[in-house]
Amino acid sequence: MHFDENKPVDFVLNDLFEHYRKNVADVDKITKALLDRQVVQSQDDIVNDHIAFRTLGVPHLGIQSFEKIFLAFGYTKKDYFHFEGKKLNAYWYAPAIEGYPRIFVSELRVNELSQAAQDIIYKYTAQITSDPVDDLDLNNGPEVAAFLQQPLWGLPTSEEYETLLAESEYAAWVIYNRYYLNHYTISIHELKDGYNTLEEFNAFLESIGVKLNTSGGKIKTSEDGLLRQSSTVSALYDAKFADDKTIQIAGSYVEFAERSVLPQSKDLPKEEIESKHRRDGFETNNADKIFESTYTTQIKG
Ligand code: OOG
Ligand code: NI
Repeated sequence: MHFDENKPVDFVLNDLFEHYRKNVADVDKITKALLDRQVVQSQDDIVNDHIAFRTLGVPHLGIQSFEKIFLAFGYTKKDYFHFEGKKLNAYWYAPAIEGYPRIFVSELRVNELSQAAQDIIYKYTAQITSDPVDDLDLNNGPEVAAFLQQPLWGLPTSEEYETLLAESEYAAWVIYNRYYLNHYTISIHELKDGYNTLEEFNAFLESIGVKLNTSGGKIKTSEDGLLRQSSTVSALYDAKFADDKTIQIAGSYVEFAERSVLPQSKDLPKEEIESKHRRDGFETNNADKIFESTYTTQIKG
């Protein structure tokens, strides 16, 4: 992607990525190994399939508030997904311009949690009585970028965090990590031969010591067989809580997507294949397992 710092969407995507890259060691580790093997010539050669955010489904903080940022950037709201067991909703958003990442935004169905968990979440979020996004100038890239790094609510105690974690790993993740980028996604099918299938790419990742999410198998495959995804498992980070206790918690991870050419375009010569000829969108059963990239069961398993 060519980066134009005067374009709000470019500034925001770039800033999100820079913070994420500094925090998630696997990002640079993977880029460096791809450079060393001359699979790519620079980070810019890596196509970002999508980025993802997590939110709390309470007034002023859920999808309907958060999405205003990307709708203002010209993104189009697409399919709805429901994750019953995990108590989540999600939508994906298509970019206005080809080459920009899709956006995946999920939200916790807070009112389905126990009263104890709801009380903790509302203790920290009830003070927010209007959409924080409404106070932003969405044409101002640096202002939106700063907003996405800024905590909107106070830190819980370690005990509150543990209570949430026991009931919903997603709730615990959001209460601490907030709107920080949850993952970016490398488009595997755009890479050169030897690296452009998930089997090959996962073997490369494991050869450089990257740990993969195994929930539902390392490769998650859509029902039509055309969208295949894998992801790393988050590292653990020292996190300090309001009671001054430090515990190790999950942060962000990296995802890998292989989008196959649609049946109606399968006879196109290779050099004519564009992203519109490939499987678009997301898949509930794949996503359900990818969420677990920040779960204790995957991190400690
Ligand atoms: C998102 C998990 C789902 C996908 O591509 O289906 C996902 C998350 O962990 O917040 O990324
Ligand atoms: Ni994803």
